[in-house]
Amino acid sequence: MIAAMMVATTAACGDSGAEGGGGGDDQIVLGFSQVGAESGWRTANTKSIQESAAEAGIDLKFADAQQKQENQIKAIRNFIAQRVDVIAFSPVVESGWDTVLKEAKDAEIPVILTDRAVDSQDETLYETFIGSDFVLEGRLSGEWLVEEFADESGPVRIVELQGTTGSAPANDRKQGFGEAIAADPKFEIIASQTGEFTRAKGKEVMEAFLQAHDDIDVLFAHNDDMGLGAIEAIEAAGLVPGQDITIITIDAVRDGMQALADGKINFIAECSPLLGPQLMELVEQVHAGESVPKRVVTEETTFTQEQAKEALPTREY
Ligand code: GZL
Repeated sequence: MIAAMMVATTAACGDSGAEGGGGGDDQIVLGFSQVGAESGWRTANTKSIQESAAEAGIDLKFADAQQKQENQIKAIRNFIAQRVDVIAFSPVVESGWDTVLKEAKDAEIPVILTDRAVDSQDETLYETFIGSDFVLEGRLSGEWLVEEFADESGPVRIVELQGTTGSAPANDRKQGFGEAIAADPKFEIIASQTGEFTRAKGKEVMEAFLQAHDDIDVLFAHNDDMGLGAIEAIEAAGLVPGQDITIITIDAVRDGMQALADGKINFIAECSPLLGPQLMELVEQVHAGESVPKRVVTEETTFTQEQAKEALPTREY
C-alpha cells in the first residue's frame, strides 16, 4: 500500500468541495459522501480519508450529509452527473439505498461502502464494504461486563445510549451486547434510547435516565461521545462516573481514552476511523478493474483503564 502511494506521482490535489476539483486526465476522481461531523470518530474518519486521497493523488470530491440520508442520495446523484470514476460513502442508515445504487450501477460507476453497511439484498450494487464488525464490538463490551460483575448477585441495572436510529453500528452493537449479557438474567437493560452518537444528545438522554431511575448500575453507550455527554449529566447529579455507575463505550477516540485513563469510563471497545489508506487502495484496485474482497474488516482491540494510560501518548486519533 505504501509502495502504491509512493508510485502515485500526480501532485496531491485532494479536492475538499463537492464541486470542482483539479484532477488531471489520468487522475482517479473519487466522489465521497460522508455521514456528517457528529462525533470525534467522524472527524478522525474524515481526516483519514482526505489525507489518504491527497497522498494517493486521488481527486477527492467530498460531501458532508449532516446526518441526513436525503443529502447522501443527492450527493451520490451529483457524483453520477459529474461522471466520477468511483463513488464511496458511509451510509447514515442501513435501508433505502437500492434505487440510487442502481442508478450508479446503470451509469457503470463502481460503489464502495465504508464504515457502515446497507441492508440491500442485491450485493451487485457495491464492490466491497470496508468497516468494523459492530456486532463483535457490542459482544466484547457485554462480555467485559459479565466478567466484571461475575461476583455480583444482581440485579445489574443497565441503561443504554443507542447510536443513530436505523444505523448499522446502532443495530449491531445492540445485538452483540444483548447476546453477551443474555448469559445471565441478573443483567437487565432498564432503559434504552438513541443519543444520536452526539455528546449533547447523550447528556440530555442520560439526564432523563437519571430522573427516571435512582438505581442505575451501568451505562452502555454505543460511542465515546454519548458516554462523555452522559458523564457530564452523571456528575451534575452528584454521582461519580466510573464508580457509582460503570461506563462502557465504543470507539476509543482521544477524549474517550482520556476519560478511561482518568477512571470516568471503565472499558472501551475500539472502532478504528482510520479507513483512509485501505479505502484508497480499494479505489485504485476497483478503478483498475481488479477483483476485491466483498468484505474488508478493520483490525481493532479493546482497552481497560490501565491499557488506556499506556496507549494515550501514541494514539493517532
Ligand atoms: C462506527 C461509526 C460510528 C461511531 C460514532 O463505524 O459509524 O459513527 O461509532 C460515529 O462515533 O458517529
